[in-house]
Amino acid sequence: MKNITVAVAQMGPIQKAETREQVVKRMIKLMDDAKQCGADLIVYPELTLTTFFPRYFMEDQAEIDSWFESEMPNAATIPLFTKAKFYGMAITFGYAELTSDGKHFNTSIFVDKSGSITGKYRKVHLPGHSEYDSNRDFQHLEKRYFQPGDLGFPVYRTLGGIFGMCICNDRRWPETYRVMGLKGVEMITLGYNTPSFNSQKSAEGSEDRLFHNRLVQQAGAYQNSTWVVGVAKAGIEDGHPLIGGSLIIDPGGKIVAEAKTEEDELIVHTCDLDSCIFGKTTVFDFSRHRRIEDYSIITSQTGVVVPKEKDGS
Ligand code: ING
Repeated sequence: MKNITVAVAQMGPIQKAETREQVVKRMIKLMDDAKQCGADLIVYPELTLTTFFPRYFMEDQAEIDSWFESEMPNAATIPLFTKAKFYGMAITFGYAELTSDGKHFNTSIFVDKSGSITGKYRKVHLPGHSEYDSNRDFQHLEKRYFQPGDLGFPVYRTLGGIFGMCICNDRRWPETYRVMGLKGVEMITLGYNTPSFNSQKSAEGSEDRLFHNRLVQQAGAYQNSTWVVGVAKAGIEDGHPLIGGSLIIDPGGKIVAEAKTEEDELIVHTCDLDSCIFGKTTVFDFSRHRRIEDYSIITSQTGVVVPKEKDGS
């Protein structure tokens, strides 16, 4: 048994006017509750420190950069790092990262129980668009404000296991899980900010989005025999609804814990990392079953190429 008690710290809405300091106070309240539950690790959402600012069209770079962190930890987040270290609790959370050489990433870090940053991930799959789109009910400008991650999908040894991270839209792409699965990942933690409705006037509503949220994470967990922990920033941010549905999924693809609200909510579950072993040594024993000679198109071709029409047809 390699038991890790995981606390999912779903965050309710963060309004545009809310300060990082106010958000960190909410995060620490959840951490206090997690400590009461004996948590070894607490998982916070994507872009945890601010509202989901890619919904706003901005042109002034100083305004854009005001949503980013150029240091981590920094004045606003040091109380979080300090409390976690005092509790001997590992933490992971997402934020907008501005690097010293001026690059902008949608980033998540993993901080181990000693308080050192043991893992960093920069979001690879950026959804949305880069220019103002008047055909949308609201904007989703991640391609405008972030560049694709440059770290790949790393995994790292911590808490006695093999952990990895991804962020939000990454969870919709099977390649995300498989790359980490090929590195032996036992727990993937991810945060998300998912609008409850489709901005492109499709009929897709919050129930569809919650269905897809479960579907992709359950598939990723099962097909790579890994735990998956998905954590929402939820609720209505300045009139813009985001889904909740934070959850913990076991290596067999079963949901073992799920949030019920769209507010700050803690769900806790003790996960045995050794429950990954069965799937990794039978159905998904990759070395025995995969046929990579038939998969090359997955990395050599980006988009769809359909077969030619038959001559004369
Ligand atoms: N948000 C959304 C997500 O992937 C989205 C964007 C929603 C894409 C629904 C496709 C369908 O959950 C972020 N931040 O990636």
